[in-house]
Order: sequence, then structure tokens, then C-alpha cells
Amino acid sequence: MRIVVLGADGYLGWPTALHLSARGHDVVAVDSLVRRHWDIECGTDSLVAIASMPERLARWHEVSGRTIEWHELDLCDEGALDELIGASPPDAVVHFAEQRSAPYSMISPRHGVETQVNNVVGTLRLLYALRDRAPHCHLIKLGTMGEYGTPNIDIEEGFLEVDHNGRHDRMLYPKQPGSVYHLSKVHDSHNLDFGCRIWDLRATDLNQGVVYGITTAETALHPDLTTRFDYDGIWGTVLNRYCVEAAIGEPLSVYGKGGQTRGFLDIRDTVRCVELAALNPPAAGEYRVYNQFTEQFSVLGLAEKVAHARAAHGLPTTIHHVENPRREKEEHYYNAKHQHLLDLGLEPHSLSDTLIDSVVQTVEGNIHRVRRNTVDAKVDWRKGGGLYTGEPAAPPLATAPTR
Ligand code: NAD
Ligand code: USQ
Repeated sequence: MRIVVLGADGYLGWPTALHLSARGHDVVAVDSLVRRHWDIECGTDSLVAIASMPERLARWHEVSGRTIEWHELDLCDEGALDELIGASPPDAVVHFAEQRSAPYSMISPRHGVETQVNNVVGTLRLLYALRDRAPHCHLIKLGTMGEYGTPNIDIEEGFLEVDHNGRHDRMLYPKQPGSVYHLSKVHDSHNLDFGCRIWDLRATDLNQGVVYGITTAETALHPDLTTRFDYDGIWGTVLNRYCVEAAIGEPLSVYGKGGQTRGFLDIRDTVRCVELAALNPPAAGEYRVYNQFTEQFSVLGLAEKVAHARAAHGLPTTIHHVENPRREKEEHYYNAKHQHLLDLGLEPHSLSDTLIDSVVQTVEGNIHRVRRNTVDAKVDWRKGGGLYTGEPAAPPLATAPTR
């Protein structure tokens, strides 16, 4: 298949582009590189040094003999995407290219508006480009489990069977997102559903849980193929953050009571799920939703797992319940279905002590790059604020290695 990967410079987009290329697909990588600018704005950086896109692509060609086509392009640029899609219509487009941090979206009105404009407008432009230039193309869009929020009933895969006043229908599952970012994904989902119903597009919305880990079969082939790893209070996701906190000897930061329960998955399962979705396209006019996670944990339970993995090596780890900067339920019912991808053949990697050990080891190997001032959470859901830039000088602990 010819597959366009949007957001191919990111944490998940890059390993997915490599995985699809390794499986024999013709991959077209697209990114505006805006995330590298957002890091500069926030005073944050990937824990592991990441090569530039041209360096990554040259290295992939050398290691695998395969070529990935590269375009630097902003999805929101009118016409640019249209031209790219029209020039050689793809079989599938995988769309990762969004502002994906909930804390970033809560920093200020500007950050909230920027998030929604970038995400909603980018996705809408993509839908128009597909309608006009590649109407048979399968759109695989990264949504998020956080679109559903934490309702007091089971979470279904995208749709709810409803009986009302003696009548029955299958409706989009009600959404209760908890950040301006998660809300942008809800808007996207409605736009996808619209595009399928009204324009006969075909789309798979992958409502993904929180991803952890850093290594896939392809990124492990050469240091230049490494993907980014975020650990700070704006971009870092919870398990990746705990692994960094453990490695630098800080307490694990459980927000509030820690009963917040979420779906989680290994980055190796992310790339496989996208491939499975691509290999099994929906019919024209079908809007399909898969819940993409493999296990659910409370954030306190996850911290206990990290502490347990460290204790096995005789290393003590403390857990702190810090004041929760977010507004979210800290004790709640959570039972989310996630059967569709298993039915397509996903063989999940479950979270093991070995995986935690290997992430902590990666951190230890890059410990000189940890910006300690960015490990604490900063963005308050009620008041905003929280960029690390402009704070008293707190450079990386040592000069970053140059490659
Ligand atoms: P990331 O920030 O590492 O990567 C996103 C990439 O998209 C960046 O390289 C950025 O430059 C690019 N981008 C953003 N806006 C763009 C635009 N308008 N035009 C072109 N490129 C643009 O994020 P990630 O962690 O790889 O997440 C990828 C996708 O997966 C996001 O849509 C996110 O919402 C979703 N997701 C991520 C997780 C997770 O745990 N990381 C979980 C669920 C869903
Ligand atoms: N949390 C802690 N301690 C921390 C960091 C977070 O207890 O140090 C808690 C949060 O309060 C929250 C949970 O962990 O309850 C998850 O937070 P997170 O930062 O790991 O993830 P989240 O903000 O939800 O966003 C991440 C990705 C986003 C993706 C989402 C999937 O950044 O792109 O959409 O996970 S989901 O959560 O399923 O919607």
C-alpha cells in the first residue's frame, strides 16, 4: 500500500512510519516539525537525543535499503495537503499530526485556541482533501480514550445502543473530555463521522490510551532511528514520567488519590494496531471506532508497579501523592471495551517488570540530559500557567552529546 503518515516526526508517528516501511509499504512521511518548536517554547526536550528528519531517513535507507518519501508540511496550510494527496492518491493516511498534550492545551487561552485550531482545522482540511482528491483512501485517525471521560457505565467502542421512549438506535457514545486537548479530539471524531455519512469517506478512529515505552523492532536498529521520549510535566505521560523519577531518585508523582484509571499500551502495540487497521479497511461510508489499549491501571497502581520493579533490584522508591493540578475524578468506575483490535489479530505486550527496567535503563543512560526543573508538574487546570522557559537557569545537567 501507499501510506501517508502525518506527524511522522513525533513519538508515535516515527516508529509507525518505520514499521510500515519495514512491512513493505511505500511510506510518505509528513510533518510540520512544529513539535520541535513547541519544545523550545516550553523549555522542554526529549530525554534521548533525536536525529533530524533528513538524518533519520538517510539512516533508515542505509539500514533497511528502503526509502521513505519526506514532506515538511503544515496540515492547516490551505492547498498544501490537497496537492500532496492529489499528486499520488494514497491507499491509506495515518493521522498523528496534532498538538497532543492536555497540559499544553490548558496553559493559557492562546494555547487552548492554538490546540483546537491546529487539530480541528488540520483534520477538517484533510477530510476535504480526501473528499476531493482521494475519496477511496482509508483515513486512520488517532483519537484518544480520554474523549469518553470516566462515565459511570461501561465504555463501548465508539457507539452506544440506546432505547428511548420505546424506540432504539445506535448513537455515537457520549463524550465527557477533561481538557481542551481531549475536547479537540471529540470535535475531530464528529467531523470524521460527518465525512463518512455525508461524503462516503471511510475512516477508522483509533481511540488510543496512554502509550508507554520507547523501543520498537525498527527504532532499535540504530541510535539515529530512536524516537523521542518525553518526561516533563507538560509532554511526559504518566508511566514514562514515573520511570524518569525513579531513575533520578525522586518520588513518583501520583496526582491526588491516584484512583484515576486509564487504558495503557506499549508503543510496540501502537505500531501494530495501526498496521492492523490499515490491512482491514472499512467500507465506503463507514466510520469505525476501535478502542486502542491493552490493559487498564489506576495511576497509583502503576506507581506501585514501578516501585515493585525497582525493589526487585534492591532499590527503594517512594510514592508521593502530590496536589492534583488537573480537574478529574480521582475515584471512579472504569470498564472500557477493547475487543476489535484483538479480533483483528493483535497480540498485546502486557506491562512487565522487564519493560519498566528497560525504560529506566534508557533513562539512566541519558541521565545527564534530564532537565530536573521540568520534572515537576506545572500546568494548573484552573489557573493555567506553567511554561518552564524563563525560570531560573536550570540547564541540562551536562552538555547533550552531539551526533
Ligand atoms: P508528538 O507530539 O510526539 O507528535 C505529533 C507530531 O505531529 C509532531 O511531530 C508535530 O510536529 C506534528 N504536527 C502537529 N501538528 C501538525 C500540523 N498541523 N501539521 C503537520 N504536523 C503537525 O505526539 P505523539 O505522542 O506521537 O502523538 C501522536 C498522536 O497520537 C496524536 O494525535 C495524539 O493525540 C495521539 N495519542 C497519543 C498518545 C500518547 O500517549 N502519546 C495516546 C493517545 C493518542
Ligand atoms: N498523572 C499522574 N502523575 C503524573 C502525570 C500524570 O498521576 O506525573 C495522571 C493524570 O492526572 C491522569 C493520568 O495520569 O489522570 C494520565 O495522564 P497523562 O499525562 O499520562 O496522559 P494524558 O494527559 O491523558 O494524555 C496522554 C497523551 C495524549 C493521549 C492520552 C490518552 O499525552 O496525547 O491522548 O494520554 S488518554 O489518557 O487515554 O486520553
